[in-house]
Amino acid sequence: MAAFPDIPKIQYEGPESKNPLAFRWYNPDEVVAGKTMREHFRFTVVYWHTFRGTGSDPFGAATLQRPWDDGTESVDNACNRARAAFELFEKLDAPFYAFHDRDVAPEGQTLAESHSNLDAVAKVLKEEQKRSGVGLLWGTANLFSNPRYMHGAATSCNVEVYAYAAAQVKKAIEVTKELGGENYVFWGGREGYQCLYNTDMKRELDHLAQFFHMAVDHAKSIGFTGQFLIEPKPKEPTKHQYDSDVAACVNFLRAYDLTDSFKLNLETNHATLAGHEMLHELEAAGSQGFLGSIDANTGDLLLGWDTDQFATNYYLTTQIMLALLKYGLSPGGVNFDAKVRRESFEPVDLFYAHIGSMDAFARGLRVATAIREEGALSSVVTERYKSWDGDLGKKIETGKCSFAELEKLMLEKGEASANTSGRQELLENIVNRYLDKR
Ligand code: XUL
Ligand code: CO
Repeated sequence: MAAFPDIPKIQYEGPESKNPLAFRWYNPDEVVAGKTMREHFRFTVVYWHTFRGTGSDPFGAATLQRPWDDGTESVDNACNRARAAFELFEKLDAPFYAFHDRDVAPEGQTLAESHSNLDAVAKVLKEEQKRSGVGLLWGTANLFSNPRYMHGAATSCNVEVYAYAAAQVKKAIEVTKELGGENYVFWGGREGYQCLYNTDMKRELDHLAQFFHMAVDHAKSIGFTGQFLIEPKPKEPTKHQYDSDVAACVNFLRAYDLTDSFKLNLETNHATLAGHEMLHELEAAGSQGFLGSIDANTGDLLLGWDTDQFATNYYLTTQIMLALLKYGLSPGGVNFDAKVRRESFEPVDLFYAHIGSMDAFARGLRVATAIREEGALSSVVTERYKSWDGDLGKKIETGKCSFAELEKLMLEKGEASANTSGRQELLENIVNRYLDKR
């Protein structure tokens, strides 16, 4: 039985369309900046919010109507849910999905039972992938929901909890490989601290690094070639998460000799919780060669917590696409780690949410492409750093200069040459001009 019987396959109808179940900007086969839109975005639907979200919050119970789900934690229900999920992926024309182990299959009484539940559901996922052509962008393990992880998983003070987490990740990597997953993500669910009085920070970070090294070794031993990704987030659920932002993650990877095996999965709402714009995090990762994938969502600055909303703001999506066009994304993708509001409780709201955000990203791609093709920003940046293109700049940039030489030069000159305007306001106006255009 169809889970979404009244919803057709979503088609591109163009910007003038008023059909709420059609794309206005996302035209999967249209070539923009040398690639089809499908290839640019590699849009991904997340299993946890879209198929396991209930709408409950700290103040109230579940609100979301999900008629295909019988509400039990049975393997049969998990398999039916998987079929409903693939119906949505296909109707949205989303080429990928992503999951945590415990989203797709129920946790058993023992680890062995959890493993076999996951294998049973993975069989259905594999069949559905084959039937539909939808692929797995990434898998991950949920190392935060079960109470055993109250002190963390790979940073737990309890060595057997650490071992349990390792066993869970081992299995999740194996299932991700079995399903052809192109990446594997580590979001440090409870890898952080609430209180430094009871925490050995150095020991926890050393343990986390060992955990990642063992994951890399295991992936090699089974021939999993997907990209490992760390997902930075500064707080929530812990007061301080170790993977707090791009700078912290890159420092960690360099300190523990993990740079060959890991890149980063950046999420807008995590960037803003860290006090950064998403564009900052994209630049910080991209410029250092660590941009792997993105979790596409947005927060609400007035609420200030991880609200995981669907991004619909063209200004944000334009900025993201400027960075993605500059640095590239594959084998990552644009993953909707976003949930409908608990007041948007009907199944059709899942479609409105994804369609709107896919369109917002497609509009952002079109605007960012025009900005880049006409060099509207890059020409200003090139001009701004022109003084560095001469002999002096080259000498410094290639490490062939000393303080003494620079002092000699400036003693001779007496004063540096005059500065030029940064033109920030003009550039903001120019970006708006591109946003006006179609
Ligand atoms: C949590 C978050 C996770 C990761 C996957 O804030 O973003 O859903 O994306 O574990
Ligand atoms: Co995320």
